[in-house]
Amino acid sequence: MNDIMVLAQDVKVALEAGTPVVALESTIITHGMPYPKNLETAQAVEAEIRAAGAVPATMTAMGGKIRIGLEATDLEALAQAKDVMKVSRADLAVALATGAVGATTVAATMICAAMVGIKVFATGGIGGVHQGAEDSFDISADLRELAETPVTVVAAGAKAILDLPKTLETLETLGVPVIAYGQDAFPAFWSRDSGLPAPLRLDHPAEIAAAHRTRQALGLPGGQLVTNPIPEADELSRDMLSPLIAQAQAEADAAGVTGKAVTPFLLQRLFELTEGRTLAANIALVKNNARLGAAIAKELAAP
Ligand code: PSU
Ligand code: MN
Repeated sequence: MNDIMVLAQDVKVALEAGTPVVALESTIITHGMPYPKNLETAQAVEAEIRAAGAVPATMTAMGGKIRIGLEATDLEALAQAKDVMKVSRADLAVALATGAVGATTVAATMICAAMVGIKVFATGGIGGVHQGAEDSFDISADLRELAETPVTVVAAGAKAILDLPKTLETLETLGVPVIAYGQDAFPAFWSRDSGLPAPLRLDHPAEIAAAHRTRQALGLPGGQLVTNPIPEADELSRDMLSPLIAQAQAEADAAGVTGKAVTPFLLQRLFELTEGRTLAANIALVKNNARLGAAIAKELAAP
């Protein structure tokens, strides 16, 4: 395994010393945001984690290796690279065997984090059950990963482009704890409140860390999903977004977009339809999640 995993020096030192590390995904950089905002965001998120006293570990597949923690120059190259492979659980081994440049999704990032003992991962939103999944069967591998891999994932809920009730039901079936941070409602990515109650609520990073440890102590597999509402100043209203989401979804259906392409297509169309407002909100919520992720990682590292 050591042949495949390449740890950045600061990540290696932190893991050996047991000091806090926060994993970060790279699909959000290559498929979730346009250049140069994607690079600025990735850099700002890493800076938030460092400022909070933890070490960021951005994951990618490159040259047959899983890179855990990226050098600044590699991050710049990745943010501008074309035709990067979107790597989820199903793709990871092929991406490594062929030496492709691959960006890790939530699922693949969890796998890589768990392999090296990183307990906390901060991102924007997880994948979930897509609208029309009763016909398309489009359910993100992120959900099953949460049921299997012991990482606490901090996200701003699931994207409002998904079928949120079905996403919550699926997480419940899979036995994934869905915890809202500091409120009762399940957040909907760009908006603080999805209109659905979250199954669980915790108000402090120390409680989230205790729940993570207790799950391990019980021998239950899988992680937990911590949903952190976007800061009030940055949220977009559900009423403004709903018709635009419906429009983007109708366009995706009409264009026959399927599989891995669905999430990037919808995000890009909403960016255009809102004149960039979804992107500004996305950046704010990722930074907010990085701060909470670092706080949880610090609690988990505390003796
Ligand atoms: N959040 C974003 N942008 C993204 C994603 C999440 O703001 O691009 C990515 C994540 O990597 C997530 C993936 O794991 O979308 C889900 O894709 P799919 O639905 O194909 O599993
Ligand atoms: Mn999918």
